[in-house]
Amino acid sequence: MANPFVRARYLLSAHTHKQLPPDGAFEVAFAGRSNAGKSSALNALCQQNALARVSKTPGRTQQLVFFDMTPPEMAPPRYLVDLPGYGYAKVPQDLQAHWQAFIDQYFRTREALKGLVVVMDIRHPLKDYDRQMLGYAVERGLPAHALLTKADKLGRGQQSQALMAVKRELFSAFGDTVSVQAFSGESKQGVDEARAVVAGWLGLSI
Ligand SMILES: Nc1nc2c(ncn2[C@@H]2O[C@H](COP(=O)(O)OP(=O)(O)OP(=O)(O)O)[C@@H](O)[C@H]2O)c(=O)[nH]1
Ligand SMILES: [Mg+2]
Repeated sequence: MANPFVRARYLLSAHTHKQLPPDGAFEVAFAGRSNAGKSSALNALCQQNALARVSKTPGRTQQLVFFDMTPPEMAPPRYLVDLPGYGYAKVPQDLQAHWQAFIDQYFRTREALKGLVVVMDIRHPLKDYDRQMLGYAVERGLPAHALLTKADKLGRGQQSQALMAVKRELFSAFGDTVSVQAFSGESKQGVDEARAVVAGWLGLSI
């Protein structure tokens, strides 16, 4: 079967629960602080420069954005979901509260959700909200994968140090339910490893 990621296409953006596609698909969500590199990671996985919108301005992705990567004649649909970034102070408070409630509900109730990727800047990993998101997934019994991105900003030695430190912390907090890797949307380091994890959760072969 051809690599299913390259077939990913924009499906829809949901600002409220009603706008979500019907539950019952297989979905993997990408969460992370604002500006962490979620949209860039999705583009790298899908080998497309302009699939998800990348921006120098934090807070660019303001809805749940669905990308469809369902192989032909396969059901149910397979989706990748770009979540709004958290932790960006300049977003108006009522809007921030709205997203928070929306994402909380999505996480608690969405049957389609098969796994969570938490995207973190390798230089600033495991902030409070990152831990909270990982905690949500683990509580629900969902697998989670920490993507330590912007690895191109560090030398090899610093990368492996950062990776080891995060591995240790994740293991003491969550046992071996959360996996972790270094990644770069810029240099494409770690793309194959991340694809394998996501494809596995979606029941797709690559
Ligand atoms: N050097 C480097 N820069 C990156 C990498 N990934 C993302 N960036 C840059 O980081 C900034 C934010 O990237 P986005 O992918 O838009 O981040 P996001 O997490 O989707 O941001 P929001 O949608 O605002 O939450 C952009 O300027 C990207 O070019 C990476 O792997 N390496
Ligand atoms: Mg984004």
